[in-house]
Amino acid sequence: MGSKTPENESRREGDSPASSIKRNALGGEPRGVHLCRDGDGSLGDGGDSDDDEDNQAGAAPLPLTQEHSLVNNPKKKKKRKKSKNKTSPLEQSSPPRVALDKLFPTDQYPTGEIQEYTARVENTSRTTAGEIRYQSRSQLEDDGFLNNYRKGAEIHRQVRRWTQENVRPGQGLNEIALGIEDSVRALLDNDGLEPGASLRSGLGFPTGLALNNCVAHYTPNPGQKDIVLQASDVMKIDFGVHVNGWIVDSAFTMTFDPTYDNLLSAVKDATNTGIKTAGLDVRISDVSAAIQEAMESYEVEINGKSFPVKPVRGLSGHDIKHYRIHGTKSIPFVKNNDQTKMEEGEIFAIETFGSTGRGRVTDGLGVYGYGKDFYAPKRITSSLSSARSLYQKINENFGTIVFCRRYLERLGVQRYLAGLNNLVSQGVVEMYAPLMDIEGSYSAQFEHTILLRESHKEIVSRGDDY
Ligand SMILES: [Co+2]
Repeated sequence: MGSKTPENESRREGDSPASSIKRNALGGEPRGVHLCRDGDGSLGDGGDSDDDEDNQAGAAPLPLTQEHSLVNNPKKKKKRKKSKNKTSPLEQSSPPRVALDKLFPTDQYPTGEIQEYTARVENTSRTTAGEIRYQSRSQLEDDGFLNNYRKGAEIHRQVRRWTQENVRPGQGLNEIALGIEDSVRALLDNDGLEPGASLRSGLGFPTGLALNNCVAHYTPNPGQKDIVLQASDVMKIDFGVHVNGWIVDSAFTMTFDPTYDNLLSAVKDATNTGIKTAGLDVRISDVSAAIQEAMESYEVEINGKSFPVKPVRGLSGHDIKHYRIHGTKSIPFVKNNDQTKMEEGEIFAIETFGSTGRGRVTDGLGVYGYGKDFYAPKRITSSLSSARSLYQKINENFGTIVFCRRYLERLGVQRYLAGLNNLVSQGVVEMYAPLMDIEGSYSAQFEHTILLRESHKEIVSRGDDY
């Protein structure tokens, strides 16, 4: 989810060629197969012959190993096949409905992409502030924390893969949003309907389905006329998964027309450049400058007219804190003078947005979502009883997690609009509007969540798609 840039400065996002996003997925390999390696942990070598049997079974999910041993030991074929079946892990269904902890019985989830820090500087401030840093470092190196993050990321990968394979022009945005959200909840094994359930795990924010010149922050609202996806649309899909308040924030762009390939490439490149540049003691201004340079090296031709890809001002990448999608740091997509540095133990959503329009956004009509202000009091006084009861619902179900009207309605909350407006006017709840570039323009987004760990970056949401 893009963070609105505080003042007048910009933000921007990564690129990715349409081809890699588009459906090379037709075959629909069984979900989860590549995960088995991580899932079956335990078996080392050097056991006795009994252990060897187990090893065969444990290795079964790796097709090459299996083939290989079959060729060499045809006699054992039948037996191994049997043990393979017995221990064969569940596969993810389509749509995704198999809880992730069933696919990973040991509860250890795949590690994200590891990137080494480039030119790590051991400077004085790092040494002297070592004690302070220890706090956040120990958190990011904690197994429970990492596993929460990796679980959310794996759910993101599985749900977005299904989305990439199944979303087609002609579908309504409401159906697409529900498809994503129902899948995330199923994989978390948490429908989020009981008080407190959505605080344990759930959607990280309202599913963003922003089309064309709507750059960010659109989600279907109840009672609105549904929008039907067109083959000419450029759709940014931005959804989050949180596990115990640790939010994976990752987004991609879908198109059904090669016209936009360069737009997607520009933004994917920009995001990946941002990820590469990010690191300990790296200045945010340097990350922004690298992002801008990558993005602006592309142009896209639409209907015979050439457009430069502009980094969008007014949105930013951002750090992520516990139950808080937008922390205190933001990473614009254009050059700036922010000398703030990235630090060990921080979590960043590195995202960029590129546009063929003006590269600036204004608030559109309607509402995307609402989020309780991080510093809002636990209880409020309001003369409006519906505002007080709604506030309690928000505390019970979302805390400071950003939500939308659909999320309220599925909890059975009714006639909440006056209360909601009252909370917004009191300043305890923030309202997010759709963000628009000029009519007729197209925009794309790519985003990953990265962990600045002690000795390397972990791009936790990285997949083979982007
Ligand atoms: Co974001």
